[in-house]
Amino acid sequence: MQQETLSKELLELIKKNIEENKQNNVISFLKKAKEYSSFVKNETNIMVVSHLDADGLTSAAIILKTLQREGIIYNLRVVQTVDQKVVDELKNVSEKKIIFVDIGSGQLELIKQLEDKEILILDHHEPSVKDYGGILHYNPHDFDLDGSNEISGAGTTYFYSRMLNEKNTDLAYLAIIGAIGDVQEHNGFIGLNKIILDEAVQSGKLKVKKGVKLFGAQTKNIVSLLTYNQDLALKGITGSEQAVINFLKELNIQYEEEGRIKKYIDLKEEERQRLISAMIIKRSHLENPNEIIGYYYSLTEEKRGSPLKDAREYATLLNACGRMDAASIGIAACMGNEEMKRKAIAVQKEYKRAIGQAINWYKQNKNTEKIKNEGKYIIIDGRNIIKAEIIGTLASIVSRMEEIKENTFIISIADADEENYKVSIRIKGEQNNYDLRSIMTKIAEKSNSQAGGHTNAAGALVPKKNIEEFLKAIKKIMEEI
Ligand SMILES: [Mn+2]
Repeated sequence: MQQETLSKELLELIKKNIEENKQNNVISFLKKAKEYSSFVKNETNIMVVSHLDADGLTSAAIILKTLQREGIIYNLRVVQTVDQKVVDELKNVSEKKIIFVDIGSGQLELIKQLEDKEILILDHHEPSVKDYGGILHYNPHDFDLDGSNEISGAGTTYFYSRMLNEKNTDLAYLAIIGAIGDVQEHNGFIGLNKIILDEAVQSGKLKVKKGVKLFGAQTKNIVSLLTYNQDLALKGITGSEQAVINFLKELNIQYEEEGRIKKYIDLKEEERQRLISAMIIKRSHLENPNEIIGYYYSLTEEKRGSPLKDAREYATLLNACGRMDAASIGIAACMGNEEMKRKAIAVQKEYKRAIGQAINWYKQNKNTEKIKNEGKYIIIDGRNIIKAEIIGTLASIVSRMEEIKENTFIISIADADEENYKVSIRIKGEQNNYDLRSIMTKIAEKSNSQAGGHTNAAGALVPKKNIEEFLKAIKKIMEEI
């Protein structure tokens, strides 16, 4: 194999971070990017299509920044999915070339319809067909590399971009935010993501620190941070504000200043140490009480205390932008636009407000026609009331409420568009007994609906005219389980 097309530094990073038996796969993967770089050379106009979540938005930011640096004029579409409607619209755009990022590999049959276009797909989802036709397909799966844990859509886009021009290594930190958004960080990264992390650190844009992983350390007051983070599972403390305050007082932590509650980052170093040790003790009923210690990823150019400082919080903010119809604000923020950063932060605030309202609505309507508790399952009927973008999150929050019995299914309904409802399914508790995606598929089969998702969070798009059949199918399948 010819290796001289990869720089010495890059080969060293591969040696350092990739298992020996996969190193050649990685080399081929990177060379493929180089081979495809002619796609953007000598081109003036390109259409970009990206997915709506944090990984999709960071993918879009990386490719747009790359095109901008090449002097290419671009257009952007951000989509939840690629369906017939999207493909029909793309048939009519003026650009001859289209790049799909973090989406496309699962919709190859549909994309093949774009015969008049030249297509490049940069994605990490499993390809839906083996034959790509004339489509340029760049995907780790084709090199026997793991696309679900080792590299995200943003990572795939990043490698394309940095192989095109090494100057683009300054975008590596965006691929780390994307990977975190796709839940690929588990006490560090593995595989290709590790190469990206090294380049992000080398570029000076990102710092990795070991410490306590407290979501909201930069932005939340310490009392609500400790009260509402269920993952911390502090025995006798989580969920009760008063218990948190007593806990802090016992530890002699000055959590207040001039009547305002401090953030974690504003506590004194020795107070933080005391707090962490005490938290680990309060977690001793768990298998891994130490799990709150891990890595955090801090963006060097963002201000301390900003929601954009911590890569985890950044990813959450981007997800909120995607859900609030503000994808382009999130992308522009990732591209470095300061005004858009401020706007993205405002969008997230609005999103949180909408979630808060949805929770209040849930509490006020419990055990009414709108929220029926059927024992084994609860149906939250948010039609005309809760936005489709919020309903899945509401179902997830309800599925973590203490008052809900273990193994209760939470099913929620909202308007998706004129013709369809969006239905989500979640389950309370450690989810290892049921595959929610296959349950949803069974329910959907009987009412001409489309199901999708994962084992622990699934959903369906149900034609409004078929909703009665769908509700009957829920009842039937739930009784059978
Ligand atoms: Mn992704």
